Amino acid sequence: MGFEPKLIATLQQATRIVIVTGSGISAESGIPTFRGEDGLWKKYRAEELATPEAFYSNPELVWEWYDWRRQLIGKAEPNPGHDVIAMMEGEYPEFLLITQNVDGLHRKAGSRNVVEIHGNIWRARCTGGCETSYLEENPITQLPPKCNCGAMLRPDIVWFGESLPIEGLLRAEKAIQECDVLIVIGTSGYVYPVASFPMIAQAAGAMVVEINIERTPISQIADFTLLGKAGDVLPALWNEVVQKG
Ligand code: BJW
Repeated sequence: MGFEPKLIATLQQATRIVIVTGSGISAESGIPTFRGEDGLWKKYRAEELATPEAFYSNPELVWEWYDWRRQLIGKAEPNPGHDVIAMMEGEYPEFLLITQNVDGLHRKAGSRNVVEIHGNIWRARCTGGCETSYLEENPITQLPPKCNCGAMLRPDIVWFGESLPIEGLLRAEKAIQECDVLIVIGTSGYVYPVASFPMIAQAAGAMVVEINIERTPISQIADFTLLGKAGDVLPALWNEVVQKG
C-alpha cells in the first residue's frame, strides 16, 4: 500500500493528533455497523429503539435490543485497527481518541485517552432521581433492570435528541480546535455533532485524513481519503510512518 509522502511526513512531524472513530472500526471485530448492508438498523428502525421516547414507551423492547448487542459485543475482540490506535497514543505528546462507539473495544485494546462521546453499552444509569450508574458486564437478568432505589435503569447511551456528555464534548471540541492532524475512521459522517468535527478541525488549520471502505460526505473536504478496511489501512500506514521516521 503506497501513501502520499506529504501524508507520511505530516504524521511524522505532528505532535497533536486526534482520532475520531465510528462503528466501521469495529466491523472487523464482528460488530455490525449502523447503516451498512447488515447494519443494526436494517432490522430495527432507529426511531423505534434509539430515542428517549422509544425507551419510555417500550423499555422492555429497547433493553432486549441492548441485551442482544451486549452479548454480541461481549464475544468480540479488538482488531488490528484498534491495536494501532492504542499504539499511536504512546507516540504523540498530545493524543485524543474520540469514539462514537459504545462497545468499549478501544479500551480493551489499551487506549487510555478516550472520550466515549455516545456513551458505553456496559453502563446503565438510574432514570429516577438518585443518579446512580452501574458498570455491569454480566447478562441482564431482569428486563428492564432496576436501580437499588427501585426506579428503572436505562442504558448510559446518547440517543437522538439527547445532549452529549458535556465534559467529554468540551474535551473533544478543544482537541479538535488545536490538533495538527485529525484522522476520521469508519464513520458515515451523518450524525451530529461529530459529523461537524472534520470541518472544524480543517478550518482551524489541521490536516484531515479519512479511512473508510467507501466515500462519505467527509471525503468532500478530507485532505486524504484512504479507501480500505481500517484493519488493513491503519497498520500499513503506521508501518510506513514508523519505518521512515
Ligand atoms: C468501515 C469498515 C471497515 C464499514 N473499515 N470503515 C445538526 C444538523 C442536523 C441534525 C442534528 C444536528 N445536530 C444534532 C442533530 C440531531 C441528531 C443528528 O445528528 N441527526 C442526524 C441523523 C441528522 N443528533 C443528535 O440528536 C445528537 N444530540 C445532539 O446533538 O444534541 C443536541 C441537539 C439535539 C437535537 C437537535 C439539535 C441539537 C445525539 C446523537 C446520538 C447518536 N446516537 C447513536 C445511537 C446510539 C445508540 C446505540 O449505539 O445504541 O450513535 S446514532 C448511531 O450513529 C450511533 C453511532 O455512534 C452514530 C454514528 O454512526 P457510525 O458509527 O458512523 O455508523 P454508520 O453505520 O453510519 O457508518 C459506518 C461507516 O463505517 C460507513 O461509512 C462504512 O462505510 C464504514 N465501514 N466497515 C473502515 N472495515
